[in-house]
Amino acid sequence: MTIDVATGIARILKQEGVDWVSTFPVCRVNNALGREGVPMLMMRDDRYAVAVADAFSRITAGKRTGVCTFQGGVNAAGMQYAYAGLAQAYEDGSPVLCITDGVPIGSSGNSQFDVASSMKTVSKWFGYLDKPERVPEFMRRAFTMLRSGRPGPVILAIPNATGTYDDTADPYVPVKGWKSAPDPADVRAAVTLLLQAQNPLIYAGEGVIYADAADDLKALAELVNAPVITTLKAKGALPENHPLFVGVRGDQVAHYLTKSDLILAVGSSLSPGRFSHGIPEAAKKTIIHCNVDELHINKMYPTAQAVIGDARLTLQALLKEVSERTSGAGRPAGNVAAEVRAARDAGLAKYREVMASNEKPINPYRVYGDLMQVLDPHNSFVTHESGNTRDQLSTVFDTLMPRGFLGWGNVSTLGFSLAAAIAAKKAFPARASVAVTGEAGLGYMLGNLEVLLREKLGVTVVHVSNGGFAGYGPGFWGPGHDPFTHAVLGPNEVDMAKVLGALGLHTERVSEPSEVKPALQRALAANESGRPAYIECLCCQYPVYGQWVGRSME
Ligand SMILES: Cc1ncc(C[n+]2csc(CCOP(=O)(O)OP(=O)(O)O)c2C)c(N)n1
Ligand SMILES: [Mg+2]
Repeated sequence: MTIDVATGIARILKQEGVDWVSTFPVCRVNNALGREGVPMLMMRDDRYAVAVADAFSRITAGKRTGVCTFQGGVNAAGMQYAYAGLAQAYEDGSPVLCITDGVPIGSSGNSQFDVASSMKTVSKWFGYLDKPERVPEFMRRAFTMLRSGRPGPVILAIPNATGTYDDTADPYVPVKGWKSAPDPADVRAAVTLLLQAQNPLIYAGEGVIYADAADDLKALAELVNAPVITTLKAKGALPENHPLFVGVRGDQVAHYLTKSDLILAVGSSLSPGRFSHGIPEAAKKTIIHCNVDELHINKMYPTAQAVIGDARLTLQALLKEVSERTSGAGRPAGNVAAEVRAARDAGLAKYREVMASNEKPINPYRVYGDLMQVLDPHNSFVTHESGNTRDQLSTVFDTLMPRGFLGWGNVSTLGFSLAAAIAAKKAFPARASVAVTGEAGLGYMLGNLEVLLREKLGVTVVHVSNGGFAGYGPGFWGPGHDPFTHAVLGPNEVDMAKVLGALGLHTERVSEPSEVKPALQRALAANESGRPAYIECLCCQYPVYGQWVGRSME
């Protein structure tokens, strides 16, 4: 049957199990999506259209593909604005599918902004559909890349959405996605090193979550009795009440990174410098680097042993090899778990104290502590913003399942938390979904709060309202690292709860520490009937959190 390109794409998306698409108009594929009954989540700007789809892919660990559309072509205003979202998705390795209008054939070179070269810098593949008949081929290739290997965004540019082709000539068959298993010789060599080590440490990255390998990580950690740290993006890969879990950041993590003689990195790029740990004195340690992509091997540190493959298949192979070599006994337990517990308790003591603080203005840790009390860790989603909420929550927030918490940010683009909380609600409607933000993140998300109301998305935004960019002002790193650019209108000048209440959200402004918990409970109750909520907690500026361990320059 002869169909047009846009209709072909819409039907293939349905075949691939895509049941909604985020967008900001215009994109010529949108009308076909509408006609074919694919619901569109219309965000209020193009960056959020990308970010919601990106977050959906992350939260479902790529099991469901987030798809978005935005304006492109000769008038690439939407694409230029979407670039921020694309760059973030690319930096964080998120398998999101982006569809945009392509520059029409015959119109190239008439604008200053070079679409193709710009899009190529932020995608695993930028496909320009130069012939209608190639729709099945391009979609097949896109889903192959989205579901195989190192995750990353795919962008398809459609120059002629009304062009037609015969969809029976090359009928579309959904793409499975493929994994690779590691070389058994590498597995054997890695296990030899692992069993020789005195103080091995497992460094788990987000690849563990994408590979659905949380159980395998736990099993290996238990068999070899090794402490585990996770990266920010992998937070929750090991239940954080597990006796071998050290932390994401903080003094105890620094202690174990320093003390270890062997690091078994799984599913992490080991790319310190932004929001992850470096490895101190790396040249004196043995680094086993398990990754799906050879790109990261020998990247910043000498890799003693690489194991290339899917994280789950790799962990299972390591597990089997260790088990066989030790007749199932693994490494002796020794005092490892007790030491981890003591180090964690010591590292967290100062934060736990302020999590119970009654001081006014409210200490932000009190908000996080109360949040942990009101949420069911097995049925909720929490995410942070850039700034102190990221640093503080990733230091203390106990996460008991993968994606119970979304840590994000090789670069951390302000405003992403709202997109993440929306995506979590779409992925798991029964789970409570909470974004914790400061004023900078809130500023970015304001226009998009309307989406929550229009779509009846029961999401709660918790605002740690401290009247400024707390990490930037006086009192932090001596006089503050940006003392001239940290103050904004705060709660004394603007009643944000009133502003957003007028918009239609359930809002509360909380100044009493004892009121935090009941206010959060009321917000979550409002969410249950699809009403979004905003809770403004009047907090002190308290830029205190666990540091990343710096990269050693030796
Ligand atoms: C798009 C973007 N621009 C700039 C930054 C740098 N940045 C990170 S946090 C921050 C301010 C955070 O202030 P606030 O939201 O009030 O949080 P607080 O530190 O007070 O908790 C800025 C400007 C960023 N992360 N993203
Ligand atoms: Mg602030």
